[in-house]
Amino acid sequence: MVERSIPHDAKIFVAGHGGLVGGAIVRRLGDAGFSNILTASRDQLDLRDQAAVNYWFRANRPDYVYLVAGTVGGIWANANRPADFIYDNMMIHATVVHASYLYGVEKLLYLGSSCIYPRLAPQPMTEDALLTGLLEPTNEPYAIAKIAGIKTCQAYRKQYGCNFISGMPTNLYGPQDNFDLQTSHVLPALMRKVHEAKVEGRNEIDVWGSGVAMREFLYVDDLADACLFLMANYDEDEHINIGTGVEVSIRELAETLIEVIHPDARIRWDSSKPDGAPRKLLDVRKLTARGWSSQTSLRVGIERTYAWLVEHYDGARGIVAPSALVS
Ligand code: GFB
Repeated sequence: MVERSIPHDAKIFVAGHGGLVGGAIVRRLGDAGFSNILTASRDQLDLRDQAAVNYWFRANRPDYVYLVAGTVGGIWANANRPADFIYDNMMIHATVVHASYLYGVEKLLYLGSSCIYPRLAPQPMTEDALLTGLLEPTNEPYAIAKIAGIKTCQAYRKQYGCNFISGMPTNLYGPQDNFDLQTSHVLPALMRKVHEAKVEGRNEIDVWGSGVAMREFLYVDDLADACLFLMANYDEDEHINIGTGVEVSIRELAETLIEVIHPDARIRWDSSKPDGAPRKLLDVRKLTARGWSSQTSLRVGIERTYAWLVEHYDGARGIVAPSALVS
C-alpha cells in the first residue's frame, strides 16, 4: 500500500459536485483542509462534450480528479430512460478520463456501482465476480456504462501508465439526495412517502415490489471519507468495493423508516412494480484489509438524512434534487 501525502493546495477537480456524492466529497475535502477545489456546473461545462472538457482541463490543469458525475436514478428511471443512462455515462467517463490523460492528471478516482456485478453473483460479491455472468436487466445499460468506465481507467493505466483507480460503492443515501418519487432510489423515495403521510395525517405507505429484495446502504459522508482514503492509499489496477457489509430487506428498510418517522404508518405493497436484483451485498474485505471501514449505522444515517429532509422540505413543491439528472 502506498500512502501518498496529497498537498493541501493541490488542484482537485470534483466532476459532479452538484450531486449527492460530489457534494459530500467537496464537504469532506473542505473539512480535511484542501483549499483548491475546482468545480464546474452543468451550465458551464457539458461533461459529455470532449472538446469542451479538453478546453476546461487545459485552462484549469487539475492535479487530482474525482470522477463522480453521471446520470443516476432508481429502478424506474433506469428501466425507462436506458438511452440517457448509457449515453450520458459512457460519454462522461470517456471524456474526463481522456482529458485527464491528455493534461497530465496525477491521479483520478472513478466511481462505479454495485450493479456492475452479475444479477446472480455469489453473495457477498467479491471484486473478481465482474463479468462472470448476466447483468440485472432493469439496469443493464447503466451497468454496461459503469463497467466501460472501469475498463477505460484500466486501459489508460496499461497503455499510458496513468494512475487511474476505480471504486465500486453500494447503494448510497444521505443529505442532498434525489427525493423525486419516480426517479429516485428506494431510501429517499420511502423517506419522503412516510414523511408526507405523517404531515398529511395518512397511515398508508405504498412500497414497490414484494419487499424481499435485499440491499446494502452506505451513508454518503462515509463514502466521501472512503474516496479520500482511496485517493491517498490505493494505486491498484483492479476496482475496489466500498460498502458496509450489512444488508437489509426492503421490508426491513420500510419498517425502520416508519419507526423513525411515523410509527402509525402501515405498508401497502405494490406488486405491479419490479423487485430488481434479489441481493446486492458487497464483499468489503479488500477495503477493510487496507484500513477503512464505514462508521455510520443505517439507523443513524436515516436520522441524519431525515433531519435534512425536514429542514429542506417544501410542501408545495416537494424535494426534487438536480442530481435526478446529470449530477
Ligand atoms: O433503489 P432502487 O430504485 O434500485 O430499488 P435498485 C431498490 C428496491 O426497492 C427494489 C424497491 O426492489 C424496488 O422495487 N422499492 C420499494 C422502491 N419501494 C420503492 C420506491 O418507492 N421507489 C424505489 N425506487 N424503489 C438501482 C439501479 O437498483 O440501484 C441502479 O437501478 C444503481 O443502476 C442503483 O445500481 C444503486 O437497488 O434495484
